[in-house]
Order: sequence, then structure tokens, then C-alpha cells
Amino acid sequence: MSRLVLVSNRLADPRKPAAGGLAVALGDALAASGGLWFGADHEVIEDGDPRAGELRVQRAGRVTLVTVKVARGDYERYYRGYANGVLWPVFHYRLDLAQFDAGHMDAYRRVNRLFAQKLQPLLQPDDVIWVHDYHLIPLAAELRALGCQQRIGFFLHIPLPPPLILAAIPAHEWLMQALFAYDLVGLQSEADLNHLRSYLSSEARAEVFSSHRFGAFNRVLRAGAFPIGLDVDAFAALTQGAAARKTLATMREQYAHRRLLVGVDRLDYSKGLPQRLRAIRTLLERHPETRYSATLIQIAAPSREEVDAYGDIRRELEGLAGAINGDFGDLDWMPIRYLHRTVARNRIPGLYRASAVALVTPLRDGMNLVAKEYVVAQDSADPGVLVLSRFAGAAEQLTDALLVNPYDTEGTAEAIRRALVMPLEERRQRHERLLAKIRRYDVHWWSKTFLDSLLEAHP
Ligand code: GDG
Repeated sequence: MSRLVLVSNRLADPRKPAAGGLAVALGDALAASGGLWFGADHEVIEDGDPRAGELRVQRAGRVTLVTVKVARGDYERYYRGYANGVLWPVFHYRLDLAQFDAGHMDAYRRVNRLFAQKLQPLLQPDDVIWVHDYHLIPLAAELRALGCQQRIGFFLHIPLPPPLILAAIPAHEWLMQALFAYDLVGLQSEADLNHLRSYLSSEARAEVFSSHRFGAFNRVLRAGAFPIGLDVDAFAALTQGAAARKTLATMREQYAHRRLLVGVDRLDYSKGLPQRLRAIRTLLERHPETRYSATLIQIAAPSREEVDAYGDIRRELEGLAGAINGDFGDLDWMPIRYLHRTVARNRIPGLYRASAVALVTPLRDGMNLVAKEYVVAQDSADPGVLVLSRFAGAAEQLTDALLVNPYDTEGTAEAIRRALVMPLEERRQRHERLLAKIRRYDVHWWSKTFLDSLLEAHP
């Protein structure tokens, strides 16, 4: 078996249950192959510190974790400036929020080159390298420049926008050409794959060999849609755990006479939170029977607070939640409970299960795992209803949710009302179909399908 080498900006200890995401998804494959996980060190050192570029090596069972120290100036420009100041907004269709700065792009290249220089000596000829997300798009090109011949795959966790949006990025040609250094590029959805295809044929004049194979820059690129899933059994077990049950009991007691709606998001402008609150206002205005009977618990976990746009969205949300509570609330009822805080992971399934409706209404999202978690946490005898944005990658799979356009305030409010009154039989049928999809395309399916395709893709 080839050794798996995972590369991502940050890494987590795969032995820790709270690690989540990639650690859960790839922990087994990493451990089974005695794998290596490489990324930036959590300690960002001051500029001029001679330790820049130093490696820290840790063992986590059979997995080796290697992190590289990056100096503050470069890390800020690479991470906050370019990855989260340009790529995140543009890839979520928010050109208005992108802040282009040539210095940030240079640092992005430099940090990718540093990663490549430090990783390359650790590689073995037979390794399979899997690079994750928008922080590291040019990594394979840097590795190839150092002579790496190994199989290298890339997975983009966020959406890929249409060609004319991508083309607004100065040096987009360089960025997209860098993808050709990978043997396989994985995207979350068919929509993203269509955008890649049309970018490559219109902007890069690539030869389209088939719907998944493209030729340009003397290389062949394979690409596919590999929608990421959950570790369903682990999440179901978390739902049965003590913390989740306690949370469920507390919620049931506190809201005995009310229906709960829930939203759980990182506080990010892509998640459509202001639009969601406006839909709640419309619901309360148009359907007075929902007053006193429904409460939205909105968790907005703090995220990237050093980026300006995140401060703006936070202030906007606080204003909206305060105004709705002020206008509609009463001594014994508030329509919105807004928490700007991270809630412990083991309590979240209890909150999902206590809620009659989940509002997952991003303006654009690569996949959105909250939608899937909510479905898994439900009691199948009396499940809640998922209201899901059609602009989340998950909407391609979860067609039995109530799909909404989050920009359409009235339409979203109406879907929430419909969710609140949906008969048990319909809720059960929808839930059964949603759960079957989520189980079939779980995280193990995702990693296996991607890695199998990567092995096939290599010449
Ligand atoms: C990116 C893409 C893609 C949220 N609040 C708390 C908390 N969470 C957990 C949720 C869920 C995770 O964070 C969020 O995952 P999402 O998939 O919804 O979104 P992103 O963080 O934007 O992730 C996304 C994903 O990558 C995977 O490829 O689906 O499209 O944007 O698991 O439960 N967890 C805890 N406390 C919170 O307050 N513990």
C-alpha cells in the first residue's frame, strides 16, 4: 500500500475526537498507510526569527504530523491577505469584497514554495499526495519544479465560480494553470465542475478530451465532482452521547411550548445570515400565528475576525437580531436567540434534534456539512425539516429538503412556514430519502472514490 501524504494549511491530531473534518475523513487512511500530514505550524513566529522554515515533527499513533514555521509577515499576507482576502470572496462570487494586492499574491506563492521545499525531502517515490483547499493551489506546481513525480491530487472545499468571475483575479491564468500540475482535481459539485470546464475551454483554450479530461500546457488534467460527506456513524453516536442528550433535554424543557428553528454557522458572509434574519422578520410579519410559537437559535461561531469583512457582517447581524427582538419580542418570548460563540461539538447534535426546522441558507457554499449533520441527528420517527439554500453544494444531493433562494426573502419565509406545518408523514418520507443519500455518500465514500480516481488518473 502506498503511503498517503496529506497537505493542508492547518492540521489536527487525528486521535482527538474533536478534530473534525479532514482528520475524521482521512484518519483511517492515514493511519493504515503510516501516513504523513503536513501543514503550517500553529505558532506563527515574528519576522526575522531565524526559526522560519523549521519543522516540528510529532507522532500521533501511526501518523506523522509535520508542521513548518512561517514568519508572521508572510503568513498574514498569504492567509489573511490572499487566501481569505481574495480567493475566499471571489470563489464565493463576492468580487465586491475582494482586496487585490500584488504583495499578498507574492507571499501566497512564497509560502506555497516554502511548503514544497520543506515537504519534498520527506517524500518517498511511491507516495500518494493529497493537497487540500484554496490555500495551496500552486503547491503541486512548486513540487513538480523540484522534480516530484509522485501522484498528486487536489480537493477544493469551496465553490469554483463561473469563468468571468474567476477572470477578475489578476494572474488568474497563473492560478488556473497551476492546477495542471495535479493528476486529479476534485470539486464539490457538478456546478463547480461545469465552471472549471467552461473556464478551461474559454480562457485557457484547453482541449476537452472528455467531460473529465482536459489537455493544456503539455499536461493532461483529470477533474471530477466528489461531494464531501459525513462520518455518519460517528455523528449518530455523538447524537446518542451524554452531552447531546442533556442538551436535548434542556432545550425541550426550556422551549416546551415553542417550536425551535436552528442555524449553526461560522460567522461568514457566505452563509447568508442577514438574509436569513430578514426572512424571519417577514415570517413574523406575514404570519402572526408564528409569533410566540417559534424561536430561532442562531449560533454564529467566531471566525477570521482579523479580516475586515467579518467585522462588518457581525455588526450587521447584531443590528438585525436586536431590531427583530425589539420589534416583536415580549417579556416571555424573544424570536431570536443569537449566540456569537462556539458551542461544544458534542452538544450540537442535541440542539439539532430539539429543533423542528434547520435553516441552512448560504448565499454560496462548497458543500455545507451542517445540512447533513442536521438530518443525521433527527429522530426518524418524528424528524425535523431541512430548509436548504439551492446555492449550497449540498443541494445537488439533498433534493428532498425544502430548497430556497436565500435572496428571495418572501420565498424563504414561506418555506419556513411550510416547514413548521409539514405533516408527519411528509416529514418522515423526506427524512428517509435524505438520510439514505447522506449514508450512501458518506465521508468514507468520498475519500475512497477520490483516492481510487487519483490512482487511475496517474499515467
Ligand atoms: C468548508 C466549506 C464544506 C459550526 N459552528 C460550530 C461548529 N460548527 C461546525 C459544524 C460543521 C462545520 O463546523 C462547518 O462545516 P460547513 O461544511 O458547514 O462549512 P465551512 O466551515 O465553511 O467548511 C464547506 C466544508 O469546508 C467541507 O468540505 O462543506 O462548504 O465552506 O461540522 O457542525 N462546531 C462547533 N461549534 C460551533 O459553534 N464545535
